[in-house]
Amino acid sequence: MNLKLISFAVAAAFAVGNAGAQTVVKIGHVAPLTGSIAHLGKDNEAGAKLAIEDLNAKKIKIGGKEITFELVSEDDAADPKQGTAAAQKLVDAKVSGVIGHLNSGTTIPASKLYNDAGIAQISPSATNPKYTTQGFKTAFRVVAHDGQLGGTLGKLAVKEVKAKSIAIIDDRTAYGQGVADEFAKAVKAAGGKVIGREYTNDKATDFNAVLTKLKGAKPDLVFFGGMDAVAGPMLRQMKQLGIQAKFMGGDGICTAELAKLAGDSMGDGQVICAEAGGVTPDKVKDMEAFKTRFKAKFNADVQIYAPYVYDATMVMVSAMQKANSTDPKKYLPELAKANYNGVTGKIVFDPKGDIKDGALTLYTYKAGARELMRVVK
Ligand code: ABU
Repeated sequence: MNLKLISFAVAAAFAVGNAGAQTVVKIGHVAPLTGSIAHLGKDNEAGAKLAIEDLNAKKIKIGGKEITFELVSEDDAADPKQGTAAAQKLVDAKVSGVIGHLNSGTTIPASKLYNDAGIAQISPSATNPKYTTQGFKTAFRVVAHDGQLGGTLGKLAVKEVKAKSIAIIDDRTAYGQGVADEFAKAVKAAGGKVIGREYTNDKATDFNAVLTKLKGAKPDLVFFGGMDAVAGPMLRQMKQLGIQAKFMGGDGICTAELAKLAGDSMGDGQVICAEAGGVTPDKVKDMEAFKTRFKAKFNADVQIYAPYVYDATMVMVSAMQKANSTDPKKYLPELAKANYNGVTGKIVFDPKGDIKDGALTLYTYKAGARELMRVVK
């Protein structure tokens, strides 16, 4: 063997030895990375990437071994079937935990697979209450749910916006239908009137028929249960039809992207929406620092849930550290009793796996930018 070959063999052996001294722990992440809400899936994925990078920089030791965390990122295209296929891939890859999915319609069916496999799952954004009411000890959520979102917005529409005739449209997804139902309940409870309810789907681009039908009933507020990719074109068509109603929606529309998707059809203060989380004044600085760092790294603004993905990853690993094990069987009890102070605030779970004391952030849009109204509990 010549000198060059010997040096190569020694270098290779060293590299293998180094890798062998470390333990690789896989963490799964699932969100729609393709399709109409890929911008939201990529936002979530970027939050996970940042967390994994920060964790690896800390050179964490668990069970006496230095851990290298590896992100296994899957695309579910916001489709329930692709969601379960992605979940099965992660189960087969023996991930130690999963952060995801983004949508309720994928998170709920996937949660059964993770539960059957005993793998911890934390959704950073799925808000349908059913996710945590299935009795799965593996399911956690770091944001508020649709009961809180729809409930708060319904009351706000009647009591504060003083809407007299309210129309509701939903996209028939687990999220859209769920949040619209909760909104309708709250409107009625606050003494308001729902004058029409129409339906679309999460891939629709033409809303002329439903909007024309609602226009006749003269709504002064339209609530949409669905995502920003549908809400944007809907707002454009409302303007074309001369519907000058306020427009309300849950976290699915409450993104930085909505302003671009709606273009100049969105009047100042016309849209009111709620993010299913919110930071208290003591955390505002941390959140701003996170957003600045995020922008510098990814050359993109946080859409909505990247900080919640970051915290979900951190709280999962913190539970592993407390249990001194990356085996979900061992760290799940620690995750259930987490008390973690993250970028988004304190994360403590209730017995179902929902965040305790979850906040909401109300936003409107002015001059094409999202503007904070207030944080509510
Ligand atoms: N929470 C809004 C987007 C995700 C979902 O629940 O479907």
